[in-house]
Amino acid sequence: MNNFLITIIFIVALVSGVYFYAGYLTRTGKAEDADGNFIPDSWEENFGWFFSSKGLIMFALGLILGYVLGVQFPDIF
Ligand SMILES: [Ca+2]
Repeated sequence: MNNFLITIIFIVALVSGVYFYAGYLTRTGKAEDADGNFIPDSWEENFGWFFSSKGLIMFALGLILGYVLGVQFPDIF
């Protein structure tokens, strides 16, 4: 079960890193962003859903992380 917690934290870090990296690339002009939504246009063609459902994805990951933490460490809350 502890491996699952580590996996979730890893996924959260990875997903956050991708969002952060997209912002970094577009803000620094390293990737083309004609529509100015801080998502590289080349990514939007294939991974637009990943960014349009950002709120939902982060919410779901937060729920899972909170749940797993609560199960793993019932005394910390
Ligand atoms: Ca864009």
